[in-house]
Amino acid sequence: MSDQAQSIEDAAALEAGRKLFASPCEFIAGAASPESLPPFSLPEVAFAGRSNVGKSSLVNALTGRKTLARTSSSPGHTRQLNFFDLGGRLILVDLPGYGFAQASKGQIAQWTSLAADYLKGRPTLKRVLVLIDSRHAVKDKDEETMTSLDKAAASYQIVLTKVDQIKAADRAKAIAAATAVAARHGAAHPVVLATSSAKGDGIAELRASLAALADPAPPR
Ligand SMILES: Nc1nc2c(ncn2[C@@H]2O[C@H](COP(=O)(O)OP(=O)(O)OP(=O)(O)O)[C@@H](O)[C@H]2O)c(=O)[nH]1
Ligand SMILES: [Mg+2]
Repeated sequence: MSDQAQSIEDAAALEAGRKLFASPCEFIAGAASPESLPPFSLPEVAFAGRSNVGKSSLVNALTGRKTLARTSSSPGHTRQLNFFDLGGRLILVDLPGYGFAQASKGQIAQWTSLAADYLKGRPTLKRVLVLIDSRHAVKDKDEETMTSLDKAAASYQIVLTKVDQIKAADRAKAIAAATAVAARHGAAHPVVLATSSAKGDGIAELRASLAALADPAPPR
C-alpha cells in the first residue's frame, strides 16, 4: 500500500474509533458469580492485568467519562466483572485484577477464578487487553495469564499503561521489551500500544483498534 493510501486508512480508522467511543456508554451488569454473568450478545473486549495497573482508568479514558468505572489507588478495588454497553455495538468488560489486593484470600480466590473462567469460555470475547504498567517489566503472573489465553486461543493485545510516569526515552525500551514478550506468545497481537489514561497518549489509537472489533454502526 502507498504511504498516502495508508495514511487515509489510518485517518478513517481513527475517525471510526472516535465515533464509536463518543456513543453513549452505560453500565449493564456486575457479575460476582458465574450465574450473574449477562447473556452474551454483542462483541466483547476485556481489560485484564495486575491489581492497580489502570484497567478501570483505561475504560474511563477510552469512553471519556471520569467515573463510569470506579478507580482507586488501593489495589483490589474492582471486585466483580463489570460490563458496559458502548453504543449498542461493543461491550467493555472491566475485570478485577490479579496479584496483591486488600481483600480476604477467599474473596480474591473467588473473583480470580471467575475472571479466569470468563476469559477461557466466552464465545463473544473478541479481544483481551492485557495491561502492563510501563514502569514495571512483564511479571510471572502476566506471563501465566498470556499462556492461558494462548491455550484458550483467545486473541489478546498487550497495552502499556501510565506512560506519563516514565521518561520519553524509556518509552521505546518498554515497548520493545513488551513486543519481545508478545512475540513469544502464539495468540498475542504483535503490536504493543503505549497509553496514559491521565494524559491521553495512545487513547485514540486504542479506540481505533477496538472499533474494528465492534458491530457495524447502524445505517442512518
Ligand atoms: N499517572 C497515572 N496514573 C494512573 C493512570 N491510570 C491509572 N492510574 C492510577 O492508578 C491507580 C489504579 O487505577 P485503577 O484504574 O483503579 O486500576 P485497576 O487496574 O482498575 O485496579 P483494580 O481494580 O484494583 O485491579 C489509580 O490511583 C489511578 O489514578 C495513568 O495513565 N497515569
Ligand atoms: Mg479496577
